Amino acid sequence: MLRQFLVFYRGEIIFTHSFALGLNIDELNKAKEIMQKVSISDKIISRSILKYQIFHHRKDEIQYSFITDINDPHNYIDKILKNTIHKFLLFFPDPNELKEQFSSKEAFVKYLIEAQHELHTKIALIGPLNSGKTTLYNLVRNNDEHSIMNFAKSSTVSIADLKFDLWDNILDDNYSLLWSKIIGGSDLIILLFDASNYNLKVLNHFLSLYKKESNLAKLLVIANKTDLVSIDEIKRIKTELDNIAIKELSLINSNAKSLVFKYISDILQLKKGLPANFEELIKQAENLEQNGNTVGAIAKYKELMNICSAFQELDYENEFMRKCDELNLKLTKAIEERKEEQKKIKFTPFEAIKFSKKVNIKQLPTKNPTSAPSNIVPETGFLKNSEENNFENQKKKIESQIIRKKSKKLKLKPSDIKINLEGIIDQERSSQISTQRDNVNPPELEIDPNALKTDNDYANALQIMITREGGQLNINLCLEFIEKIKNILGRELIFNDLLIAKQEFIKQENKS
Ligand SMILES: Nc1nc2c(ncn2[C@@H]2O[C@H](COP(=O)(O)OP(=O)(O)O)[C@@H](O)[C@H]2O)c(=O)[nH]1
Ligand SMILES: [Mg+2]
Repeated sequence: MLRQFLVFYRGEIIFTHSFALGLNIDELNKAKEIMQKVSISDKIISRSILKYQIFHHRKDEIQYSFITDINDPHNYIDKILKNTIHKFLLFFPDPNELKEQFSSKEAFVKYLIEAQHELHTKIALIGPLNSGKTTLYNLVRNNDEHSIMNFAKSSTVSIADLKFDLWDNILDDNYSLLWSKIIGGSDLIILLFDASNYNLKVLNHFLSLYKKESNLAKLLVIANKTDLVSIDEIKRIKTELDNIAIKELSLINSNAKSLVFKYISDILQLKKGLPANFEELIKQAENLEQNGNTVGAIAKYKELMNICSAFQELDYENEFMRKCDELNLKLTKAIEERKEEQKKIKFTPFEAIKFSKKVNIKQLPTKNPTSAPSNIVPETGFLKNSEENNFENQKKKIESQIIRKKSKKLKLKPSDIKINLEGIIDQERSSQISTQRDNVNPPELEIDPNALKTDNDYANALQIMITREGGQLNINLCLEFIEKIKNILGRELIFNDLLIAKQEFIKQENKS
C-alpha cells in the first residue's frame, strides 16, 4: 500500500503526505542521500529500505518519492507515481512558492487520496467455513460490491481517508484450490476462526496457505464468536496457539465495526489523527521559548517531535526539529558566553562591594547595657572591635548570636555547628586576655560545607566565620553580602567563596 509521498527540492523536504507509518525523518534523510547519488534522471528507480520500498524519480532539482510496502507491484506503482508527479507540477509549478499555497495543497492531497484508492490495496478474509467471514464483510463494507468470477465477492472498505478492497470467498470448501487466488496480492490477510468451535488442523492449513501465497502481506488472526466462550476458554485458545498474536471479536457486539477498524488500522500502522492536546502543547512550547526558558522549550519541542513521529506528521516533525536545533545553538552560545564571563570574574570585586543600606545593629550585651555603642561605623553598620573585645563580651556575643540564629530558623542543623566553649573557659582561667582583637582566641566553630543550601545558610555561616575572626557583621548585611557576591559571580556559591568573602571583609574592616 502507498504509505508516504514526499517531494525534495534542493535537498530539503518541501512536501510530505503520509497515509501510514513509513520512514521517519532520519531514515528519510538517509534514503535521500542514497537517492541523490543515483545519477539517473527522469526515470523511476526503486530500492528496498528497511521493510519498505522507495519509488524514486528525479527531475532537475526536484526528487519525488513514494514509500510503499515491500510487496507492492512495481509496474502499478510506477504508473501512479508518474501521474502524481505530473499533477504535482500542475498544482505547484514553482516549488519556491509551495509554502504559501495552502489551498493548492489541500486540493493536491485530495488527488493523492484518489491515487491511493487507485492502488487497490487488498484485504482478504480467509478462515474455516462458518467462522463469521461474510458477517464481518457485510458489517464493514461500502455499498459497491462486485463478483470476482465464481469464487469471491469484493467491496471497498473506508478507514479514515483510505480505501481498501475487501475480498470474501463464496466457496464452501476449506481445502479448495481457489483460496490461493483470494490470498494472492493481498496487503493484509484476516484469518477468522470460530472461538467456540475450531479445529487446529484446519487453522494450520490456512496459516500455511498464507505463508505460501503471500507471506509479505500482514496477517491479522481473529478469534470470533467470543460471546459463546468463557474467558478461561479464550486463555486456553491463546495458550494452544501461543506463537500467533490473536485478537478477540464478537460480531454480535455493538462495537464490532469500530473494533475491526481498529485492528486493521493497528496492523497496517495507518496514520492516526493527532492527539487532542497537540495545539496546546505547541502553545506551551512557544510560551517557554518566549519566556526565555530555552531548556524547557527544547524539551517541549522534543516531546512534540516524538508525537509527530508516532503520528507520521513529517512536516511538523521537521519544523520542530529545526526549532530544537535553533534553540540548542542559542543555548550553547549562552553557555559559552557565560563561561567566558566567569573566567573574567575574579574575587577581587569583593573589595568594591559597599553596603548602601543602613542597618541598625542591636547593642551587644555589655556590662553596662544602657550605654550607647560607640563603636559602630554609621554608614556601614559594621562594628569596630575595640574595648568590647574582652573575653567576657566575646563569649556573650557568641552566645547571643547562637540565640539570634536559632530564632531566625537557621537551616544549618545544630549538629553542623560545634562550639567549643571549653576553649574560652580555659583562656579565661589562664587570664592571659589581651584587649587586642588579634590576640583573642575565638571560640571554635565548625561549619559543614555540605549543610549549606540556602542563601540564609551561607549568610549565617559567613557571620560565624567573621565572628571567629573577631569581627562582626549584622545577619542582614551578611545576607546582602552573600547576594552581592552571587550576583557578581553569576553562579551558586561554594564554601571557598565564603572563606574569601570573610578575608575580604576582615581586610576592609581592618582598613576602616
Ligand atoms: N454468536 C455469534 N454468532 C456469529 C458471530 N459471527 C457470525 N456468527 C454467525 O455464524 C454463522 C456463520 O457466519 P458466516 O459469516 O456465514 O460465516 P462464514 O462461513 O465464515 O462466512 C452465522 O449464522 C452468523 O450469524 C459472532 O460473533 N457470534
Ligand atoms: Mg461466507
